[in-house]
Amino acid sequence: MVMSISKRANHPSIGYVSPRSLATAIGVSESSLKRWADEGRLRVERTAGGHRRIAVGEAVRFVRNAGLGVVRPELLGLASAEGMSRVRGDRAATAERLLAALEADRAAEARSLIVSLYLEGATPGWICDEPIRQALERVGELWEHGASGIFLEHRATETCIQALTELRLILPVPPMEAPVALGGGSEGESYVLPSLMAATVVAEAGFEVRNLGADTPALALLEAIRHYEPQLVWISYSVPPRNPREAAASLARLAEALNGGSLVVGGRGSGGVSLPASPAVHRIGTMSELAAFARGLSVSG
Ligand code: B12
Repeated sequence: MVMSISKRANHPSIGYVSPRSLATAIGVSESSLKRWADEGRLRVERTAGGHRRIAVGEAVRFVRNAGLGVVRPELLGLASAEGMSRVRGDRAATAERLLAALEADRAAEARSLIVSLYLEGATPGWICDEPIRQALERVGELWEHGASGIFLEHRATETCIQALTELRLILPVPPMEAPVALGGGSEGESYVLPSLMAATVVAEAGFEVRNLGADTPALALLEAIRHYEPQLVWISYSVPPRNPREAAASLARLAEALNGGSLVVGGRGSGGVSLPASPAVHRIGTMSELAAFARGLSVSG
């Protein structure tokens, strides 16, 4: 299947690879690759100059679906091969391994571990709910150890942000008519990862995503809803709201502005939020559940 390359200026992506690079990266012949393209299993596009190119997101989708390994990930612009092969078949131990990499300041290894899990077929929801959440929970236990614990928390968070950003770059590009989703962390809290995780899993579920990040004022969220008319909005509460009554009122305003879309509330502190009685508002616990919910909306939308 050959299409012409469309410009998706807003979409994060690390670009395109040639059929030869992809064939080498996954250790197959160029003729096998061409056959898969002819059978419609791999979408090949053409540059203005007529050269065949494959979007990295499409190459990654194909590798995941076909259960193929990546032997030369650097040819796809991905993290180094070192650490990639070591994940295979050993998912249960990944939180431990991620924790060890985060503790020892081996950021490249941590990023590579997370990207490898995805290439091998793990869902972004699972990656967030299991290895990353578990490793950070352990990092959090170091709080009692004083300043060094805080230093480690900041550094580990930064490494996980890098890893998730890398992951987002290799997700399939959503179609032009994809529904929009947006969201952020609740006002007054500094936690960056929950909203970034939500953005990642919702993007993988087929949405065009805008992550407004940590500490998003309710009024800014309202403005963004008016601007983008999203079908899905998430809010993460890592900390319970200081004023639950005010939080419930602002959620009701957001739900009303959504005009048919859904508002999802989650996070460690979300139990302290009383949700307005609106069919548009949902409480969801994990990133895997959010992904399933988002997929349901993007399919029916
Ligand atoms: C990193 C970190 C920080 C960093 C944050 C850096 C940053 N910019 O993001 C810094 C150093 C700033 C920080 C500060 C504080 N922290 Co802190 N922090 C952590 C740590 C280690 C990781 C947090 C994290 O990002 N986890 C990864 C996220 C994604 O996991 P999660 O929150 O569990 O989210 C999962 C689900 O809840 C769900 N989810 C989350 N959001 C959403 C949203 C939707 C829509 C859905 C569907 C699902 C969903 O999916 C996620 C994946 O499974 C935790 C330890 C831990 N147990 O998590 C402590 C921890 C949360 N911190 C803690 C504390 C005490 C604090 C401070 C109060 C310390 C202080 N005295 O100043 C401050 C408060 C900050 C504030 N009020 O905003 C305690 C909280 C204890 C409690 N029960 O309240 C913890 C648990 C550490 C501990 N063991 O004591 N922290």
